[in-house]
Amino acid sequence: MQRIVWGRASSSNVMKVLWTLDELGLPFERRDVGGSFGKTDTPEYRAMNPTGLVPTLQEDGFTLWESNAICRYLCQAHAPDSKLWPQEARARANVDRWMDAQQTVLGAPMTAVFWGLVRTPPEKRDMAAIAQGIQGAARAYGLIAAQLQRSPYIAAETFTLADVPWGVHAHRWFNIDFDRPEIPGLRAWYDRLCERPAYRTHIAEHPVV
Ligand SMILES: N[C@@H](CCC(=O)N[C@@H](CS)C(=O)NCC(=O)O)C(=O)O
Repeated sequence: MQRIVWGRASSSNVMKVLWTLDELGLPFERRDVGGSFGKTDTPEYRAMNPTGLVPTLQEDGFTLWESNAICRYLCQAHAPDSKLWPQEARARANVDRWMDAQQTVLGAPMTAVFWGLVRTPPEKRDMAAIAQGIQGAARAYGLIAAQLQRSPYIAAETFTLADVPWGVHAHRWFNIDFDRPEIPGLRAWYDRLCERPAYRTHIAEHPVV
């Protein structure tokens, strides 16, 4: 089977997919598109992914976009017995809920922090928006900190897909230079993720750019 991930390796949403692929031991090719690579505006790319965003997954004749949907598809299609995305309905819904919450609860404030402090030159930064982003992100991480008091990973005793979206952003949280509010348990969980080779390869060993 030919499996291609379209998307630059510096994208948080691409990282989720690369990390999941490696956790599942699935081989793939990655093609640089998006950001400074461009090429997401072409009719060919839009035919695969009408949003013009990254990532997009192609497997033989099948195409899928939306990072969380791709991660779930990979588990269901290629590793249905994996603990990453449990089969049991309630356990699965719990994982799904935390994956979605990264996008709906953490997404906006973390974007304000990352874009404000990493992708905007100092003289153009909106420090009030960044401070608000830090507060919002800290509140969101507080939700998973409460989970992490009960179990070593967000949704279970073991690592699951719930850890993937949050884990990608935790690397940014701990590696952008700012005055970080202390969130109990978060650092220990991030350190546990750093023990995973796939996390190191696709996330932890990448400079935050
Ligand atoms: N909800 C989408 C969001 C995708 C998204 O916003 N991707 C960003 C990168 S993280 C993007 O394509 N930005 C434009 C670009 O890189 O050209 C997903 O989870 O896949």
